[in-house]
Amino acid sequence: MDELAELAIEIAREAGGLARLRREEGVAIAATKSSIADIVTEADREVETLIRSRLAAARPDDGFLGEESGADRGESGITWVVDPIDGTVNYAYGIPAYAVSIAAVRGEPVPESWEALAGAVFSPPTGEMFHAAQGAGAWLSGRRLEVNARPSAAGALLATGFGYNPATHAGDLARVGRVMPMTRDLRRVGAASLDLAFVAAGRFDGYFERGLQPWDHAAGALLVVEAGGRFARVDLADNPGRPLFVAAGPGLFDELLAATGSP
Ligand code: LIP
Repeated sequence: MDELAELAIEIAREAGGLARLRREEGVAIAATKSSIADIVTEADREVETLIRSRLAAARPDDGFLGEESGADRGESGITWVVDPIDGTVNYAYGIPAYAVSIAAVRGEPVPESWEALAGAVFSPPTGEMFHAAQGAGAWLSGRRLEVNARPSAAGALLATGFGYNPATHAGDLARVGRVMPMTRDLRRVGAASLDLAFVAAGRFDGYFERGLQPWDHAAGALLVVEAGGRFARVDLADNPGRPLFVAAGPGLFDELLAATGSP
């Protein structure tokens, strides 16, 4: 297995164990960020500190970009993009749908240009470790993952999400309204890394959401692509700073992009 993927898996599993332990002990909200709904827990910070220190010990020349502690440039040309607890609101409410997401990328640590090399998405509540390496496929518990080539005749099972800024909800709900005619149903898991892992595993036919941060999709996008799916980031004219992200199997991608891709 790819050395970077192995390291991502090892550290995600340890970090997930700590997140789960802190969950059992009770969650403390440390602060709010972009809005009152955008919370960070003590555990988010503690878990990121653990991940950052493990990566620095194993690969001191690599860079780091984390949701809670920001960025550090490295010398190696490789940067680790980390979401310590993706699905923080779920985590705070005790909903067992959150994940540790760790990805290694080459080049400028920006989604528009980076080259994703390896990634792991670990779900502590279920123990599922989704992982992928460039050109080596996407895997779960030793099983190679494959996206659904196309939805069933009943329609697409899609997932989506909403940002923390209430001003964006009406537009996002209008988009859901445009998409519903092509679906059999819609799911709102609350963690982009799990949404993308579930597309890679064929549990969803597709996923779309606006305004994700780099750490929300870095590992999940690689899972989708390595499982034979497509992933795109689309800048929309009405709010270029809040791109749309779309992931799906080859038989659905273009239709989903067309239905979601306008402001
Ligand atoms: C979450 C994303 C989710 C989105 C939430 C939030 P966080 O990330 O994974 O898809 O709908 O608004 O951004 O904040 O839990 O790391």
